[in-house]
Amino acid sequence: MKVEALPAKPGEHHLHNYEEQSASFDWSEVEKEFSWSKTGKINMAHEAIDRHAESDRKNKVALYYKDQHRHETYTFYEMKRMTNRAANLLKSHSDLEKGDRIFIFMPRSPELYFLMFGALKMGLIVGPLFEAFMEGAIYDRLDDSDAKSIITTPELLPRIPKDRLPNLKTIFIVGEEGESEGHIDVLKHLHSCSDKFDVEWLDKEDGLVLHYTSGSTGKPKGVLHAQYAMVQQYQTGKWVLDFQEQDIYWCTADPGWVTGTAYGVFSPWLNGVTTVILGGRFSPDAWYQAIEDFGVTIWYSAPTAFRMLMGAGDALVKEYDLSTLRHVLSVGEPLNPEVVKWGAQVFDKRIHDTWWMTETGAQVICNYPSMAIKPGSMGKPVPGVKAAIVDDQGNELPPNQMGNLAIKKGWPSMMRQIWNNPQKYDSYFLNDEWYVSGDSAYMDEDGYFWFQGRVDDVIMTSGERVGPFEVESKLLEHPAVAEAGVIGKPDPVRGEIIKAFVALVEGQEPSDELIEDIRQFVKKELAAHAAPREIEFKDKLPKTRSGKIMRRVLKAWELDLPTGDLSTMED
Ligand code: 6R9
Repeated sequence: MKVEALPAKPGEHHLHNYEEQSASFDWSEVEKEFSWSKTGKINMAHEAIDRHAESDRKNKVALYYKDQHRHETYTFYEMKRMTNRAANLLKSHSDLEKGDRIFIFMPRSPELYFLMFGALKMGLIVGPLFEAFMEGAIYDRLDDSDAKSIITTPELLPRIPKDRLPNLKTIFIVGEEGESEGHIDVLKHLHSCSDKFDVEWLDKEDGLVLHYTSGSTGKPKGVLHAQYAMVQQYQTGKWVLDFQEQDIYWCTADPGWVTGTAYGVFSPWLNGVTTVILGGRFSPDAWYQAIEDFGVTIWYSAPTAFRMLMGAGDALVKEYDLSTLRHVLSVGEPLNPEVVKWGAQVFDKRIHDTWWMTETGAQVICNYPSMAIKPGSMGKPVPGVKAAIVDDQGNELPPNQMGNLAIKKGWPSMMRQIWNNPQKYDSYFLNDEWYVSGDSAYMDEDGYFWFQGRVDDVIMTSGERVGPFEVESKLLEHPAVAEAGVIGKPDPVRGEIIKAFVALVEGQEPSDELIEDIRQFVKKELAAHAAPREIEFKDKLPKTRSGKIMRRVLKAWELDLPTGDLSTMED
């Protein structure tokens, strides 16, 4: 597929010469930034909040929070005091100790962040959960990690099966509930707790966050990150997000998703950057309004959100002043060239794709402001991290060959454990050298990486390998198509045939003519062998809460198979 490259952005950037930086970079430079270079000890909450509160950034805004009911602002100094209070509250009402697991199960609010960083100040391992989780999903995660405590709201409390979780000793409740044995009313105590707290000094390999993520089979697995992840989260904030002192940064991700922790709060606050957090549900108006109200300069979101904004129409964009935006980024799913083109048209901004995973802990393959973007490509590896396309034996493949997207073991923010499951952890690594991502991709002759699909999603039809993403992207360019998910359907003759599930834009009616029209469109614009032989219309496609199309669910529907763990699927 040939799409014109978008030239580099003019101006001064932290990463001004990708090749040079990649050749010479050493992570030990970044380590100097943090307290362990002086004391040998570390704590994320200190590095992200307290050290700024003790510097010239003391009165700088750390957090703009807004939802339907609340609109609040906290400086780094105020964040330090509130997180100290939260730490004192957690400590005085429990017997939680360093390394214990505490989960956070509540909608976004300032208290969520006070408590998250309060827990980090105590040296606890924080497990963020999506507020939409139901009882079974909560049980699996708390049971597997042997959690001692959870923070929630009165509304969500009934979904916590306390009687089946004997080690869950203390439930902190944000909102009016009244106290009882093992139930602590956070708001009743928070403001009277002392605003002084001595953080628990940790080793850089001590635990930080535990994110559960679903694979294609089995129960969700707990991905544990160490404090040391901050090195890469901090540095990618500079190179990829291009943080400058005056920026107003907005990452739209929920903390239940790794993006909402690593880049929702850790990366910007490690860099001392003002961060916007918007509560409530997605709505195009509220989102554009937030950019205008806060004067957002850097905006990090996901393809599914961009596609929904695209669907809301370009006229809406013109009703808002979005002129403060200077840098737009995307993560979570392949960023269709169609969306990149739209971004360039309506915002006059290139959308920078970034690739990484819960397991990688921070961004790995990215587009940088100082580099040309090839729409549809994820970009190039972060300096200091080696990525490659390898075959199933771990041999590096030459350019333009599809294979396993792999990362050389040992990058700073690499996961440290799959909780309770060392075999699973080991199974990610090939020859003790490569972390194998489960994504298939190829690298072109210029070193740009191109996503093709999850390895188990790649389609083999009449001897040709087809990445579902390329077909989905082409489908999306058809004017009637709002969303598309593509799978391989077993076929006695061709091995597999390509089947597309399509949601239509509003006002379009399914018909046989439309099916044929869409088929011909892909055939003409992409390739005959890539045109779906079957197209089925759906009102909605199954997606995760972070916006990923769940092809395995489409496949299970198609083949009448069990759908597996659905806890991360959106409503
Ligand atoms: C951060 C995050 C990881 C999986 C990953 C891949 C997909 C993420 C992508 C992308 C294409 C991108 N993915 N970014 N695919 N282009 N820029 O998303 O973590 O929720 O663990 O998902 O998401 O398939 O393997 P996580």
